[in-house]
Amino acid sequence: MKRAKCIEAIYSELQDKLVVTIMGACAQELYDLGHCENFFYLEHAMGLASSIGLGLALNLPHERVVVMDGDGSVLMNLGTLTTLARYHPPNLTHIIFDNGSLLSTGGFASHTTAGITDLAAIARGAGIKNVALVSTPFDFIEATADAFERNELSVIVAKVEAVGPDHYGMDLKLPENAFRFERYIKEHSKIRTE
Ligand SMILES: Cc1ncc(C[n+]2csc(CCOP(=O)(O)OP(=O)(O)O)c2C)c(N)n1
Repeated sequence: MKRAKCIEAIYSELQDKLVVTIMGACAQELYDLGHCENFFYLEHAMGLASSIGLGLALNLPHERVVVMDGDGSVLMNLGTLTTLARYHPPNLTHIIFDNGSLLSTGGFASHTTAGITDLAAIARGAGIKNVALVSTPFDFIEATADAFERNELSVIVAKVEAVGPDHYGMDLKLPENAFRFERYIKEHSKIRTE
């Protein structure tokens, strides 16, 4: 299963949600489908996409928040799963694309390679109740549809191939993306809560 195909499969479902991605390949694959003002690509701060998603979900309970993470990033901030479990915002879906690799910086093997570390088991052990481990496009689509519908924190660990885009580059620098994302939230939240 390829991450780009997974993102493409749920792209239309992302239009009305706040989406936070990690940097690199994942961000590029979403961006290449067409940037939307409700997308924020977190650069530099590896491991903290889920923390930003948690903050958004807790503070904007009327919004649905989707985090697109990577195994390397989650491993860098494993405590995030315990914090998610403790505060368990019902409006947050945390998708971890597990390619067993630090793909965006050269493809070094991560601890999930060859089944060493099981992130779904760690998420369950952290106290997250709704955890899905998927490795086919059908199961991915089903798991995301379920997560987007239910009113409960969901973690989806999607096993994907260690392949990414053949190019990198966005016509959107981090500060501009951040300002526009903030403006989108302000304007959109006003409409939602009116
Ligand atoms: C604290 C920190 N260390 C290292 C990096 C460099 N870096 C950027 S992306 C990345 C790999 C991310 O791996 P993963 O989350 O598995 O996503 P993938 O690239 O495989 O899609 C690394 C090591 C960084 N940005 N910040």
